[in-house]
Amino acid sequence: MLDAPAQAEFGQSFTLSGARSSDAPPGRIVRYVWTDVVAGTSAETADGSFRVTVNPASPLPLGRRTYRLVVVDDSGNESAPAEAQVLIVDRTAPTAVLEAPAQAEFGQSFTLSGARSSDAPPGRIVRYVWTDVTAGTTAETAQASFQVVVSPASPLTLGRRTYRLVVADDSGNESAPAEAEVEVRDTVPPTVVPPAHQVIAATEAGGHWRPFWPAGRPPMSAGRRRSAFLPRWRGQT
Ligand SMILES: [Ca+2]
Ligand SMILES: [Ca+2]
Repeated sequence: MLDAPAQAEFGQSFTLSGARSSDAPPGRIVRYVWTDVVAGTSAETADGSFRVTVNPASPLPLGRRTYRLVVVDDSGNESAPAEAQVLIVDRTAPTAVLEAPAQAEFGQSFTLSGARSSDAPPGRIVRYVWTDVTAGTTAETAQASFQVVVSPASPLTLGRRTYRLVVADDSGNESAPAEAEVEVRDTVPPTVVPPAHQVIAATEAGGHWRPFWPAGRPPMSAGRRRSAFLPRWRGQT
């Protein structure tokens, strides 16, 4: 009888067991012949266990493998073959890396990147799940980048926003979340656009009064004197 783990992690060694095999007394099992049916290789042991030692340089590929055991008693009789299957799986979660601009201009779109995320071979990342933690919204892409499209009609509010990325590999393993913060800032200086026909009163800063009254004429009343003064801009005469 052959016992094997139903699943084995990619790149990891595992053990097959023939310990439940038996022979009718007075016979006893003296030889175990193990065959990797997929690879077409065989090995013999004197005891009932066999370690499938996986070389990291040439690991078993993902998928189903069939193993076969034949036991031989001390009289040379061979058993019928017993078989068991082992599914080589990727249970290693990928690693998410989220890159975002530290700052974004108010009203402007910007791009988040998960390009530095990774999964151990042979796994590969097939899904990127982006969350705007501040807004509570989530989107998925197959690509490693996501553009935060800011609508002029509803721009993101000023201040710090948190984004989160979770990546999933082709075996459905999900990474731990990675987070990045983006500060939405207003760095555009204000601009003054005066109306086309703005009249700037001479009493405002920058203007000054200059007497315009011929010398030698008798003084006028205060009211008339005010109207007789004309505004002059600094530098003018
Ligand atoms: Ca026997
Ligand atoms: Ca993986």
